[in-house]
Amino acid sequence: MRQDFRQQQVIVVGAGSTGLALCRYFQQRGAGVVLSDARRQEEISGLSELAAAGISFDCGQHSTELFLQADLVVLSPGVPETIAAVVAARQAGIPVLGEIEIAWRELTAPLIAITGTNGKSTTTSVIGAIFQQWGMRTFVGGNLGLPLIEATGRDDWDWVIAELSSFQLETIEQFRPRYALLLNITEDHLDRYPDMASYIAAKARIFENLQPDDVAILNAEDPLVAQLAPSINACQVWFSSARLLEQGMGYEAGQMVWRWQGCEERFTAKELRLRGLHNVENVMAALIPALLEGCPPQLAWSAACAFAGLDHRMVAVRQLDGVWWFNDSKGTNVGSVVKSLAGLEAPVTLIAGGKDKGGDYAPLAELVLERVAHLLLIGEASGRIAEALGSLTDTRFAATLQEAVTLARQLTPSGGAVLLSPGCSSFDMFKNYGERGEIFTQAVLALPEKECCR
Ligand code: UMA
Ligand code: ADP
Repeated sequence: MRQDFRQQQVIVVGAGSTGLALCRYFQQRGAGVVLSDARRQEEISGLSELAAAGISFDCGQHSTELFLQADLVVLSPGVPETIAAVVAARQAGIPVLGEIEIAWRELTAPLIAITGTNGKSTTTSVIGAIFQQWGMRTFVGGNLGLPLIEATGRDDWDWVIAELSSFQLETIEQFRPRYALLLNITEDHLDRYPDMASYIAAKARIFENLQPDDVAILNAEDPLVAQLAPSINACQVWFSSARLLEQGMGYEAGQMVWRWQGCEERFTAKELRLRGLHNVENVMAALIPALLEGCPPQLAWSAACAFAGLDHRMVAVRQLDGVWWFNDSKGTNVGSVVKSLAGLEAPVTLIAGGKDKGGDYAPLAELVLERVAHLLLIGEASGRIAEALGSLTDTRFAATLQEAVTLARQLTPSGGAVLLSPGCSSFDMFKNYGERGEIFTQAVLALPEKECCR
């Protein structure tokens, strides 16, 4: 039901896609809105429309004085709860929530929430494709791109499918999805969290308000996920890419095997357009809500099979002089680079680096030793990556991504592969991972057909 914020003063923190959507949301529901951003007003685009709608700005700072006059403070995911104005507002008893909580309070359709360190966007998109193919009016968004608050623009959704990051889960309160998927947990975002335990605790909040008639979908092969299970107060449905399960979604000899209440369905993984065991895991998890909701298994499967994958995730850009070039710009943590490298044969030229997130690069050591002939490093994290992996293979530094592409062209022999899978976020050199992937793709497509200077 549409919420009423008349007479309320709301501070929206962060002027990215979430903050701008939140401003429109609160303004349409009668609130007085202030948009607060650490950047200066002239650095932010899209504000003139908001100004015309009567929204005011607190830019270049987060002014504690203003926050203390608010009835509600709503944070964008990229804004940590630890900034001084937010801490002061909380101490003064002013509610501090996130966009996900605000959206959830208004949405009436059942919600499927997906989190995990890796595979969220792929899984979310496959679930969306299945439900859409099944004829459901389905919203697909969240961390994936379209902020969840945008789902409140319509009230006739049959299903809402939301990818959630740990950042977004930090600021929920009553948020209660019907299905909560946790795909995996490996190191990430240690520039935001003091330690791994805090990152895991944020992810685990997806289960916080579940009731026994809700469903938690869990990866049986992930020890950190399994450790959370005893505290989850919901029906637990497991998936495993390593073995058959008595109940749930198992895997045997290239087939996903769904066993539930005495029935069995088998799906042959090689029919998928998505490649790699990690994508098998994503599809297994994605099928479960649809199967439990009574979607005909073959319909769900054909939608999953037709899904061609998302941009910037192991996209084969081009084959040139016998070398395949892959864009995996969304490989923004070590766990995802491991999966991408594992899918390629030696010799690989790996382009990595970017904004360091404080994690450990050592889990890559074995694969680097085995498959990476040349490691080309870019961005702020170059030094730390070189320290961890530089002694294992030929390691070089490039000032720009374009320079790394030129170097890769010179170094990679026919039969090899060049992989951009940075293991880091992009914000030191690019607007986001999408821009990084586009620049890589353009540079690769611009390489001349015949190598003349080898
Ligand atoms: N800002 C402040 N004060 C601060 C920090 C940031 O004012 O202390 C301001 C910045 O100046 C900027 C704004 O906050 O103007 C940016 O807010 P934001 O980072 O929340 O960006 P949005 O555009 O709203 O995008 C967010 C998600 N971004 C992050 O979580 C960092 C997007 O996920 C998401 O798609 C979008 O909401 C819609 O839900 C991106 C992401 O990188 C893809 N996510 C991380 C990941 O996938 O690893 C979690
Ligand atoms: P996310 O939204 O969680 O970042 P994506 O679906 O966008 O996940 O995939 C990003 C990268 O993570 C992919 O390029 C791939 O390398 C890796 N990846 C995808 N699924 C998995 C998985 N289930 N387990 C581990 N790594 C994965």
